[in-house]
Amino acid sequence: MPPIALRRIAAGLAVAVLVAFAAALISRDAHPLQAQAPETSIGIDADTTGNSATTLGAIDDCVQIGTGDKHTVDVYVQNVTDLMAWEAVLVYEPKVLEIVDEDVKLFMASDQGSNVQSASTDLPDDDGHYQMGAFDAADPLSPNSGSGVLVRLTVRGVGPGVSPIQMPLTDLSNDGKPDQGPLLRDKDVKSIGDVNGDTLFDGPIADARIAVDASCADELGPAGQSGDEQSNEDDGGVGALTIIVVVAGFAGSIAAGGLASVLVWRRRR
Ligand SMILES: [Ca+2]
Ligand SMILES: [Ca+2]
Ligand SMILES: [Ca+2]
Repeated sequence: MPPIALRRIAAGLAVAVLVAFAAALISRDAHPLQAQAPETSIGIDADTTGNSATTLGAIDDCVQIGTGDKHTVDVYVQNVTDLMAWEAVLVYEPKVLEIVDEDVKLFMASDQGSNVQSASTDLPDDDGHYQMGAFDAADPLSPNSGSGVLVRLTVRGVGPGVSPIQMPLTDLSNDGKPDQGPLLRDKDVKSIGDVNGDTLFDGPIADARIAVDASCADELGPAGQSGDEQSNEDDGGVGALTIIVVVAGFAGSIAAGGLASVLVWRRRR
């Protein structure tokens, strides 16, 4: 190969490396490039047996209780690093279930010097959407790593049927992008598990169900209704939307600050 051709190839390679390097620098501030292993996941354990603040037993996706019964479920995190704050909206069927109590002083309060405060809305909650969250206000900082229980919720059966307990990503403004969903922040106020730069959690989220005077094998929704509309709404509505939204991805990112910034962002639009 003539030297002039070699020089052109070398020059081309140098430009490509420079472009890649610049792109990496630009995107580094938007979201971390390195994949963290093992992956952080969150979910709901319908039976708290064997769970403690920092250990998880078997993860159960459904339990059966009776109308009027109180029952505890755990919202858990696995393989998290330096967690300082989190929030999520819990979606459930209000004709079947209500939320009556919470305890956020578990995983995040498991180290000495923690000062964990709830950021959840008032209880009892009976409208099917429970905004929950907590942050550790400790000084010096008291981040937590590993796996454990973010919040232990006490639910009560209010009527027969099967209620989902989910933490979906939801597009409230109908612009094809989620603006509400699980959000975890680390000690540097960076979003944990956010791949597309919108601050919301993109990792695995395990849902659960509570069957009230019903079987876990029954369809989602209040008993006595066909269940088709309800389950279509839950599976097709939120599920398909979430997939579309995740596939579509995000060009921009919402500024840091959790729910407050999301609300400000939405008002501006
Ligand atoms: Ca369990
Ligand atoms: Ca802590
Ligand atoms: Ca995200």
